[in-house]
Amino acid sequence: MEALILLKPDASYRLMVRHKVFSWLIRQQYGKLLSLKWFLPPEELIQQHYSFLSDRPFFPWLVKFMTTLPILVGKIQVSDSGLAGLRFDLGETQAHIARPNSIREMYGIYGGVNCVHLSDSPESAVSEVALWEKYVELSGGVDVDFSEPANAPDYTHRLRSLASLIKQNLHRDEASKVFTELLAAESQLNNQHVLCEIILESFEV
Ligand code: IDP
Ligand code: MG
Repeated sequence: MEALILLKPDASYRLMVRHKVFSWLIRQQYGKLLSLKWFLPPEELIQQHYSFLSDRPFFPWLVKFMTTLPILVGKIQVSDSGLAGLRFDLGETQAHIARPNSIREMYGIYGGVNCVHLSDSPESAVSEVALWEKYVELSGGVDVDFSEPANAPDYTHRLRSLASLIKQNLHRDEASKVFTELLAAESQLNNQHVLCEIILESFEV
């Protein structure tokens, strides 16, 4: 089957994290990465993609998170058991409680800011690929430069501890300021502040 893979904004723009996630995608033995390209998902696509979460308090944030900036989207050719293996590598949904050494523990920041979406079952893989292909061509190969960035830092674990302070309303302004500086140092984006804002907003809900 083909499964949907998305690098969420926290993985699409943080250079070292993008490189590490891509390295995992091409090194893993479970399936074959077929494509990855930049795409700005329209709101109605994300609302349908995450419709099962529409009554959750974080849903408006989640839609904004996934529709404010172009992200990397693609497909993986994988068997049922291979998909389970990839999902195991990915780790649990919320980044701050994901299994040590999982992708989300290593590169996700906190809560739903968890770096990667991957279809979570063979059934959702089929329906997600069909849904996304109504909006974007997903057969074009890997059309992105993933070479290792020179001197790009990876501050994931400091960002997580700052996120935890912000969530607890401790040193809030100072923590948000340092969070913004570290995220900017890791990332490459003209409108940096937009990425910071959508990530910081997740700690309010
Ligand atoms: P999954 O991405 O591990 O398959 P789902 O339950 O399908 O998890 O949720 C989809 C996305 O919604 C998650 O990846 C995450 O970004 C967000 N999300 C789910 N549950 C929570 C939560 O309790 N807090 C914050 N965000 C959440
Ligand atoms: Mg899911």
